[in-house]
Amino acid sequence: MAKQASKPAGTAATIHDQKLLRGEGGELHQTAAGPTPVLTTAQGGPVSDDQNSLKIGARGPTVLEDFHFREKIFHFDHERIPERVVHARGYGAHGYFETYESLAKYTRADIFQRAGEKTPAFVRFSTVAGNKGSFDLARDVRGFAVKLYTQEGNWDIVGNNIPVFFIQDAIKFPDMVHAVKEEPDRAFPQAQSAHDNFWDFISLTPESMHMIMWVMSDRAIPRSFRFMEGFGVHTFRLLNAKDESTFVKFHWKPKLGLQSVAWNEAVKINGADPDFHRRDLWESIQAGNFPEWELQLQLFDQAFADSFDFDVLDATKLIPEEILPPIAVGRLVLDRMPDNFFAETEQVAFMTQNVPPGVDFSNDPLLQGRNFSYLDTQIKRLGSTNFTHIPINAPKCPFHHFQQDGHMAMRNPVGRANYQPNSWDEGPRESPSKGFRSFTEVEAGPKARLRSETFADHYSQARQFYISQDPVEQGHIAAALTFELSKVQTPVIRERIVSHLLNIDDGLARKVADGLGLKAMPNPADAAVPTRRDVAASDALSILKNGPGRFEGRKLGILVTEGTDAALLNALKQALAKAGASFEIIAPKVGGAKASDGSWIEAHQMIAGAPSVLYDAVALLPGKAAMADLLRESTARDFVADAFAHCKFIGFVEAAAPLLTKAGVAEDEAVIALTSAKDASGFVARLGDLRFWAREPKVKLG
Ligand code: HDD
Repeated sequence: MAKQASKPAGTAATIHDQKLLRGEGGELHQTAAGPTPVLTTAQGGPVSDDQNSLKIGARGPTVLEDFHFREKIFHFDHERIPERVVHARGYGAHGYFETYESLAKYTRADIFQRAGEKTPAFVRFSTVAGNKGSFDLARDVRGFAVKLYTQEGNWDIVGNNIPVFFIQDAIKFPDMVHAVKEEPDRAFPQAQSAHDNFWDFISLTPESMHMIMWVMSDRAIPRSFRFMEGFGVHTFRLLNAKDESTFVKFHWKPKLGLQSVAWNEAVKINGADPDFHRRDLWESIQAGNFPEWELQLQLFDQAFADSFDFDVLDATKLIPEEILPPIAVGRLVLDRMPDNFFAETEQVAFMTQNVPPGVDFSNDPLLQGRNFSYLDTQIKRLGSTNFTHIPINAPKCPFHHFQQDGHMAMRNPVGRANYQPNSWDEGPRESPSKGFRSFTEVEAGPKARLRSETFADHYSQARQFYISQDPVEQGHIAAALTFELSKVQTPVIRERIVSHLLNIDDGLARKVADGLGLKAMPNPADAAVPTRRDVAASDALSILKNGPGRFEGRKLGILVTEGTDAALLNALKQALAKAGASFEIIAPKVGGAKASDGSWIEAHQMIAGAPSVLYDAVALLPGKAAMADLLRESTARDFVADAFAHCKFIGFVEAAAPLLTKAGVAEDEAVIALTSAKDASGFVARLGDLRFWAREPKVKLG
């Protein structure tokens, strides 16, 4: 029964339903899946013919009287709602948050009181700049928005995969977003920052320099949502039962570790599979491999905050984890895809101001502005003040208030009293003990448009990020800056950016200037506060220094043909299963191929449909007799050449040697011969390194 009910109404009467077309239909139609219900209008009226509009004669005009036609077209015409002004492209999943231990010492938030308590959650990941139909692997910040349906109302941690932001004050947000989006006269480029307007704004906004280091790093091209961190960015407060305050920063740490792709790879993934990230989340959840993150908190008090030479209210700064190690307080598991993308992922409304009692805001001027913007934007997108009546946005705890009416009100109060106090003893009342109380901070100062002096150092943490990276990662930052600025047509903007880079790291500035072919080095940009050249490196900021050392959750692309060694293939599959990794079989024809022992190998993809950029590593297992044909396929050559260029591990059988030669593959320790089934587990163990970056200088990834 449940199966029938979840079927979209319109699928019941298909064009193949000859009975219905002849008008002989009974109440229920038999299909292979069982009886299906009668198609109706939105008013519930049964429909006799959904294939032809009502006409005067077979070749005559359609009549206005055709209410079914009018209702159908009317509804279709209004299917779209405005996409989000930023973070339009996103993908969400349901799950839960599990609390490790009571945090009552720090907060009275109910979600943190009991060890082992599970709270339902919905998470939406997103890119920022591109529209809803853009591609997944843009160089961009990723949104990481978490809605926790707590017993004290919804708590939204609306974060990103980068712990800092471009600007310090929310009043600059429209400028920043206008600059990064497509330019208004020409309406391009889509979903990319490599254009004049963006870099012009950045070059005139030195506070963005720290964020720029992150966005030009591989953090901005993640391998998948499952392999990225999330950050609440701002400093928040926790308040305990005595209303004592502790500052807090929120971090989500992926259980599978961090991983990104190479830029050249990202560009190709966008062509091969623009839905690469959403497909990855869908496939892993459907396969029962539920992605998981640990919630870690950096907790500190006012005295600790005062000890820094930056301001914890400044969202362009972070607190290095070496100085303040985060503590793990719970885990977030995503285990269910939405039933309907529009109803849930598109209509979910995240709002920074959704906090439970025991969590409070700081005076971060970016956060203060966000607390206005997120409520406001939901009216535009969802069309009514009653957007909390949409199931994905409704609290899952009891709630009672006197808000009423408005467009599309779905939950309407009963009874006489729609106000309080009232004499009828009806309706809810406030609870000073249970309700939300703000931290009673004493505020004073002139009413003026000011920026604190403590926000003035724009370069020291940018330098800290850069010097904390592995040399490979530093190379990628320089290459990304060079690429992006090469798309900027106005030379003075390129020079201005290099002048900022001189305040971050001389070597980086030189590399970029050289890559751009600048004729002369500009002077360093004027800095309100000189860079702290002695700032300490923080290894926690590097992806490569914190590699997972295992292939779990990753995917091997296995190229097969007629005559593939069945024993080796099976051994590889077993080793991958043991490592918690997956694979796809790629064959010349999607129908599959006959293995060496006569068994049939089912394929997932044909070679042209599955370039190696879609896999974390590849294994080449062709049979000898099939090589002549394979060597003629340019897509087979690209498969191997790209895997090599992207510093991936390549396993190969002897028969594949001519293909390696044709693809220009040079021997190195990550090009691994597979002589028999016994080599499979050793090969899979090596894949835990994820990439062989030592190859990079040879392939000049750029
Ligand atoms: Fe924002 C959406 C994250 C600054 C105004 N933002 C949005 C989403 C994320 C973030 C993840 C998508 C939520 C979803 O999936 O529906 N935004 C951030 C972070 C910021 C930030 C981490 C800085 C620390 N945002 C920011 C500022 C403003 C906004 C300063 C405005 C003053 N953001 C919005 C918005 C959006 C939004 C216009 C668009 C759609 C929505 O809210 O629901 O209100």
